[in-house]
Amino acid sequence: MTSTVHRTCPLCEAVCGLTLTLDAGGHVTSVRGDKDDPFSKGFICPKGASLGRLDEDPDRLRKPLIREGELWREVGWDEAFEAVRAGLERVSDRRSVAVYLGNPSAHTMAGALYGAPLIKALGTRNVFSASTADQMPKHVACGLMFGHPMAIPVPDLDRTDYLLMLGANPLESNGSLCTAPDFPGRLKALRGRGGRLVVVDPRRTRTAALADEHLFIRPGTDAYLLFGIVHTLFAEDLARPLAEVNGLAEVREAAKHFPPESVARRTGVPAEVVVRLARELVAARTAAVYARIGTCTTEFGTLAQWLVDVVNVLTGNLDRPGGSMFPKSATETRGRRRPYTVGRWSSRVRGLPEANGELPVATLADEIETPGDGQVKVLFTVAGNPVLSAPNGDRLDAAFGRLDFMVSVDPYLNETTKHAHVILPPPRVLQSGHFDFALLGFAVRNYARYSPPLLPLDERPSEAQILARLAMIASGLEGDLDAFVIDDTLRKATQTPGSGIEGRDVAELRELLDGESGGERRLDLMLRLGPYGEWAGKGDLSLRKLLDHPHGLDLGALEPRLGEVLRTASGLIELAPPQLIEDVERLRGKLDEEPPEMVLIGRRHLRSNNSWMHNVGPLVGGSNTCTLQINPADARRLELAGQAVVRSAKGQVTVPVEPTDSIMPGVVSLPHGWGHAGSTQSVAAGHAGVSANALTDETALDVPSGNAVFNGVPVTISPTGVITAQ
Ligand SMILES: Nc1nc2c(c(=O)[nH]1)N[C@H]1C(S)=C(S)[C@@H](COP(=O)(O)OP(=O)(O)OC[C@H]3O[C@@H](n4cnc5c(=O)[nH]c(N)nc54)[C@H](O)[C@@H]3O)O[C@H]1N2
Ligand SMILES: Nc1nc2c(c(=O)[nH]1)N[C@H]1C(S)=C(S)[C@@H](COP(=O)(O)OP(=O)(O)OC[C@H]3O[C@@H](n4cnc5c(=O)[nH]c(N)nc54)[C@H](O)[C@@H]3O)O[C@H]1N2
Ligand code: SF4
Ligand SMILES: [Mo]
Repeated sequence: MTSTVHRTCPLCEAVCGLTLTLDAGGHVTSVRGDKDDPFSKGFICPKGASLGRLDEDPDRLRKPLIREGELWREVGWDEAFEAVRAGLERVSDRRSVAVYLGNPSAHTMAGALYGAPLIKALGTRNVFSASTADQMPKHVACGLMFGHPMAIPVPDLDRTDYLLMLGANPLESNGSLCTAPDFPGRLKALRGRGGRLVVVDPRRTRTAALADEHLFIRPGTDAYLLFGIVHTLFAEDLARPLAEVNGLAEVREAAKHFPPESVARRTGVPAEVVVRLARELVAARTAAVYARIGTCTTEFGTLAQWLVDVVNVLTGNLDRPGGSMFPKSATETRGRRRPYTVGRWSSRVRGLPEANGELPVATLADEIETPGDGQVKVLFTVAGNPVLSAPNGDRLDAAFGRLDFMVSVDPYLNETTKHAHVILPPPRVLQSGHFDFALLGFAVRNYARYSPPLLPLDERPSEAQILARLAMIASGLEGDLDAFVIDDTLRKATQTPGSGIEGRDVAELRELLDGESGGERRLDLMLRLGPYGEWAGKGDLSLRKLLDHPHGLDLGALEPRLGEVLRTASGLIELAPPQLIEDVERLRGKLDEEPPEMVLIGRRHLRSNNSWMHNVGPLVGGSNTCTLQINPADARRLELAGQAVVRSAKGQVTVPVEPTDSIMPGVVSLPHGWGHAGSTQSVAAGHAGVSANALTDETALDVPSGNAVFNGVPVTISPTGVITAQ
């Protein structure tokens, strides 16, 4: 007896609907794209197609592990949680506790609903996550401009006439901070309707190959290019902001320092092209600028992200169909109007400012290694592998070895979790319900889908229950976390004028909530109170309605809504936030700098996902291997053949070279997430590769956001067997 079931793919940001066939034992026998999903319409990629293999990977942990010295012991859940309780009881000062949340926690309901309560319960400001190795520059830029770090506009992909894309490769990544299943198809449709796609990337990627135009750019210099465009918009009197903005004069003044000729020298993009891009953006009926990880993880990440939206504003394309727009997600909550700030507190050792309540992961090793009050001695990791994913991961590897106590919530014993004293594995993906709280807020169409668990839990707790229990242990409280959150939310909403449930009875409303678990009831509450919710008086959305639409619900094309979104004190777009104008000085200071001879950038492969999908046979091998891409001219000049040694200020690796003219001279590329060692992943061990983050430098940061720098890392390269003087 087989059954056919549907659920959202949790593996990347494209949120594709999947149709799975299960046999009588609950094993996945096939995975296809869900043709009835109104958003993804049957699209699937090789990772989604491998969801069954990934889910039933024999190397995934099924029981908690406790480590005593070098020895691992499988234990029952109660014993594992007792060990956590005992470990925390030995902590006299919570300032010595740190927590790191990794990327998959943005893809699980557990991460979305229980991450924040866990952090609160741990009672520490040592909060780290993959966000400061990723998109923190975008949060900071949007927080300062629009007043909220989640007010992130996305390109209106299905309607735009012109897309300028920098540092993104959605044909491999399937998109990021721009939720768009079948991103490749949407780009082809853009071109099919006569639109124009321009890609800016130091590599001619598969996305660049699909574009009308590809421009090579020196790594780390996108802020210069964008400033050159802004300069032109003012110089040629082309700027036409649609909305009211503050700071236009300051931006014009700042842009004066970046004429296209100077920008061309720094970026490698010819001056006439910079000018042409500005003119094209204005001439296009609608246009959007979109920039992603290639521009975020650079030394001027926040300036680049800011300038993306400065250009969107100046060309009149912010908040209009075909331009760059603000999605309206079903669980959006609108906070009070209060100025967004960074740096409310600073890290102990390097004095780095907090952003969004987090400290830069680039300083986690400092906090563990440096003695004194507040030295980190206890670490919780949830869904993270910072040993491979954070800058100078090797230093973190050593630092983790010195912790007094470490707890990891993770399905694998890997490079990071091998340091844990207790590993708590989440159950199978198919045993977990799924709702994309974060990603649906970046969707190019308003859409919602809830996937209930497809298989019952066995003796294992859900990941939600694991995190909730950790939060209760850490807080020392007893009781039901979900009930507490629900009552608290209801109490506030019933006391808020115009909330839709103002003045109603909390107990009565609580009884009306649907859901088989606390997490589902919380989702129901958020849906009902959200912008389409039946309690907000604006619609009829609830968990029940989503359950009645198992393939998902289309909530319409994006609509202009700047007024609703803005949270700045002025009520206007702040085009020239003082913190960013100040950082422009740093950018100016390097305008005439000679670039290093060779710099390193990253890359992604369609069949990889950061560090943790190399343990499924069909996903590794072939073109998905850890090689150093280098321009053939550089390879000849450096006399490279076979393997090469790559050295940086922080480390060195020996790696096979892959000469290709798809990468510009002076730049080499190494994918991240490889360098498998100390893991029990048997397939990954056969495809170990080397870690790009053995080379990256934790002291290099994007200053306003504290984000790590992965692109533009100075390196030297030599043939193996050659000893160079350093
Ligand atoms: N050099 C370089 N470094 C980079 C990048 C780069 O481009 N270049 N990219 C950066 C980016 S964008 C990111 S997001 C980070 C990612 O950084 P991390 O999030 O630290 O690393 P991942 O490799 O995503 O590790 C995910 C971990 O979660 C576990 N996991 C998988 N599914 C689940 C689940 O359902 N529940 C739980 N609890 N655990 C799960 C996996 O076993 C793995 O241990 O890496 C960053 N590092
Ligand atoms: N298959 C697959 N999909 C993924 C992931 C994965 O690991 N594999 N990871 C997921 C995660 S965590 C994220 S954050 C997203 C990221 O999604 P994307 O941002 O689309 O990520 P990449 O594919 O790394 O594309 C970044 C591009 O930036 C280019 N680049 C490097 N430096 C510079 C620079 O200085 N300037 C410019 N203009 N370009 C530069 C690189 O050559 C690369 O082509 O992908 C997600 N999806
Ligand atoms: S594109 Fe992303 S969401 Fe879609 S099937 Fe592939 S991994 Fe899953
Ligand atoms: Mo990421």
